[in-house]
Formats: sequence, structure tokens, C-alpha cells
Amino acid sequence: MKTISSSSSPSDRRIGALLRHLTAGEDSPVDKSSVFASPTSGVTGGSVFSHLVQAPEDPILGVTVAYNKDPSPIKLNLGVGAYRTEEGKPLVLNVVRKAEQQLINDRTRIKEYLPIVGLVEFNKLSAKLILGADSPAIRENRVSTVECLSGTGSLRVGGEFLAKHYHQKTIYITQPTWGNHPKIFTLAGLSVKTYRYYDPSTRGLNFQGLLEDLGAAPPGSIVLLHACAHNPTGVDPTIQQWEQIRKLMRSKGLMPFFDSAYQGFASGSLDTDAKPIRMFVADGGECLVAQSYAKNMGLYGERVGALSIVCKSADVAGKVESQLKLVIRPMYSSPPIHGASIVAVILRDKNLFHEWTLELKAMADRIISMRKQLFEALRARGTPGDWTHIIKQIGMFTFTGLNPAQVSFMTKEYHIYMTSDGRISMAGLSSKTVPHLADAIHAVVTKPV
Ligand code: PLA
Repeated sequence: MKTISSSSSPSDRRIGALLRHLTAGEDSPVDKSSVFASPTSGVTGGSVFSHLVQAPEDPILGVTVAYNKDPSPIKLNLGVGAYRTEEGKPLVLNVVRKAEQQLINDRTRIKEYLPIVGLVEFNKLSAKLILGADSPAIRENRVSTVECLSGTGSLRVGGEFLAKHYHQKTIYITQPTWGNHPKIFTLAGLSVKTYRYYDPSTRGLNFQGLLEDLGAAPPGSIVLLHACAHNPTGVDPTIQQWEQIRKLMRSKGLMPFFDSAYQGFASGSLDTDAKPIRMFVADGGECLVAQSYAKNMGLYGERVGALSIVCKSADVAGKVESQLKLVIRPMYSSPPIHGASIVAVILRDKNLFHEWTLELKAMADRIISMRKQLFEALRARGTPGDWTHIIKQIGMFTFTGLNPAQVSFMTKEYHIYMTSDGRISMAGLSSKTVPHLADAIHAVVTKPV
């Protein structure tokens, strides 16, 4: 047996220290294999995890995994909703670069833990951004806002809070919805049900079905609402329809939980896209709002977002915040500092804020122009079918109506990657790639079955 000497490697020395610690007081030499051996190797000879089955890739993020493996030079990723420039490159906003420069230049900045609720200034500015600068709820101090890990984290924290403290444990989500919603809320401890939303025959809103299903939901149920740019359908209610939804929900005491992942991406205006939420807040009732800065500030990987709970009184809002802290602390203790600091720099400075709105509008406009170009390209090819939904739908995605077999054909033959439900991220297209996509769609809808 090899003995551990002072000239051995650092890892040997660490093991030596461990052995000495374990055998303190014993004179006899210890067999090192008892430390190196897997604790189970004597029992089964294999891993304690050997029973695991390979899990499938995520239906959205897995599209990028497949795309990355494809060596084709013409490959196109229209899976995940991530903005690309006309050159097909990811974009860091100019205003974000400026904010980061400011942060770097400030030598007084430190890296201490943030409080459990995150960066307090960021929270205040985020509530203002979504509810409006003149929101009575903010003025009356009845909004409790916590920084969370982007939109997903905000939904999860909100879900767990409701599962713990709200009398109704059922959340209704749109049919269809973002694939992560049911998983987030189930794991948060809520029971998930769906309400009708999309009508495949019109490729528009099934408003009647929506009203019927929410009308039949047990009083007090939680209802998840996409604030704007519904994912995956790109179909939003009109303001008049929102008003009817609001009246119905308030009359039944249904609890609105808004998911705002695309503020500014639908219309190009931050205020316009926040209107549905502000209508619900204006009636004095309570609601939850999950905000993400992934898309509208291009801060995807910084994981910056916020959860706001609008309450009836400042007293309740204070208690809500104290309970949110109890949800967050054992989950990830406190949120990251960098992304929230970028957002705070931009939102607090009038000039930077204005610059951001221009860059945001430019992104939204480019997406709208992609819709027009794709629609025109299909028309020019005489592709059978009504494709007007491409220009009617709103936000980052077009819900094409293509089925999983057609999607798979386009991936195999044209190296175009998209989710199997036929959703394409318009933000991933450019003038250069529109013809390729139009060729693929034309081929798949005209090919003999
Ligand atoms: N809510 C909705 C409706 C979303 O579409 C997304 C992201 C999120 C929340 C969460 O985003 P965040 O946590 O990054 O803030 N949906 C993307 C990405 C863009 C994804 O699936 O993670 C999508 O491609 O659908």
C-alpha cells in the first residue's frame, strides 16, 4: 500500500488529511481503498443512479441543442424566443453596454449579498414600469415587489406563495400555453387546469370558450394571463375583450396572475403592452405580476425579473413581502446583483430610458417586418392556404399551424429548427433567411402525403 508522504500531490495530501482525521487515535495503517471506493461498489458494483432513464430534452431549449449539433451551413434556429439581428446574431443593446460601463467605472460598487428581496431600487422601478408611474397602488404603498430569477423564477416564487397562503390551489392556464407553465405551477404545489383560448380553425382567440371556461371555474381560482404577445399563439384579446375578462374575473373573485415576459415586444410600446395589467390594478382588486427583462432588455442569461403582488392595503403588502422572503430564502437565498443593477441604471436615468425605448421599438419593428416579408414570400410562391395569421399575430412568435410531421420534414430537409407545435420565433428570422423558410413551408404544404 502506498503511504502518503509530504511530497505527494495536493489531492493526495487532502486525502491524507482526511485519513488522519478519520483514524485519529488509531495506530494501524488504514487501507486507502476504503476511502476511494464508491460507497455502493461493494453492494452492487454499479452506480446508485443506474436505474435512471434518459430524460427527454426540453421541448423548447432542446431545439437549440439539436440545432447546435447540425453541421449544415444553412441551418436556421427558430425555436427559442431569442432576438437576432438582421445578420442573425444575438444582440446586446447599446443602452445595456452603457449601463454596464457605468457600473464598471463605479469603484464604490461592491459584491455583497443583496437582501432576500433583491435590489430595492430595481424593485421600485420595476413596479413603476409595469403598473405605470402614476399607479395609485404604488402611491398607496400596497404593492410588494421582489427581484426574482427572470420570468420563470418570478412565476415559481409567486406559485409557491399562492400554494402556501391562498385559499384556492387551482390555477387555470391557457390552452395552449408556454410549455414550462404547467411544470412550474405543479412543482410549486398548485393544481393546474386549462381554459380554452385558441381556436385552430380561425387561428384566433376562442373568446366564447374562454368566457365559458372562466365562468365555470370555482370562485377564487387563480387564472394565469399572458399580459401581451401570447406564447405560443401570438393571439391577444382586444382591449374590449380584456375589459370583459376583467369584469367576469372580478365578479367571480378569480385571482389574476399575469405573466409579462414580452412588455414592449408586442406593440413596441411599454405602456400599451402593460394596459391589460393596469386595467386590473385600476379597479382596486388584487393580482400578481411576473415580469421578465430577458426579451425586452435582451438580458436573457442575466436572469433578471420581478414578482409584484398588488394588495388591498399597505399593511397586507408588508405581510406579503415578509412571507415572500420565507419562500425565497430556502430556494436561492437572494437573487443576483448584476442584471438588476443594469436594469436599475437604465430605468432611473431619463436619457438611458428613452434610448432603451428606441432600441426596443426597433426590435419590435424588425419582427413586424419579418412577418410581412414571410407573408409576402409565401404569397409570391403561391403557397396554398391562408397565411394572413402571420401578419395578424402579435409578438415574438407565429403559430404557423404546421403539424409535428411537417416540422420534422422541415428540420430534416431544410435544417430549419422550430418547436414541434409549429411555433416559429419571428425574432430569429432575417431578410436573408425568409426565402429559405418560405421555400421550406411551400415544400411541406405542397408535398404529396
Ligand atoms: N413566460 C413566457 C410566456 C415565456 O415565453 C417565457 C420564455 C418566460 C415566461 C420565461 O422567460 P425567462 O425566465 O427567461 O424570463 N419563453 C422562451 C424561452 C423565450 C424559454 O422557453 O425558456 C420561449 O422560447 O418560449
